[in-house]
Amino acid sequence: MIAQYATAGGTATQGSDYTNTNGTVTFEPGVTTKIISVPIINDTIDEFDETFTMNIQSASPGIIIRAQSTATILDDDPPSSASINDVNLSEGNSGYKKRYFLVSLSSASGKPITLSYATATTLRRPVTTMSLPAHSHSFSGANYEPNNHSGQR
Ligand SMILES: [Ca+2]
Ligand SMILES: [Ca+2]
Ligand SMILES: [Ca+2]
Repeated sequence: MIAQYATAGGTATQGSDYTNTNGTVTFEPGVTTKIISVPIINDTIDEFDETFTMNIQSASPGIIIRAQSTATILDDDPPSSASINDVNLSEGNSGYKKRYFLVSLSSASGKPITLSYATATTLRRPVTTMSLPAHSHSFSGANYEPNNHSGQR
């Protein structure tokens, strides 16, 4: 008996998660099992577990009782870690200007990663008595707006 088989897509991506595979298997008389191999492509990217299918397309002679197998590729990579670098921000003489922080991941991720952020006041050196400046700034979402600088743009 000869059976034809082929992989088909699921949530996994052909070419980056697994290799499309098709062919035929021949059962010699008296044989009841055969193995089909599919190359799974290794990576170091944190991903969701993903699936593809292996399908028996025809059997000759004979009938097919169960034609489809779902394969799940179980991800084994740790989540990416995020970090932000220290920066020195130059100050102008009036108004304000946007300055930028670089946020980075330890490795690219297959999952969307969301970080929330906020400014906080830190002192450069320990000081025994000090009042915080009245013109401290805050982030609101992605828009950087000074709190008390209206009319100075
Ligand atoms: Ca993968
Ligand atoms: Ca891996
Ligand atoms: Ca992975």
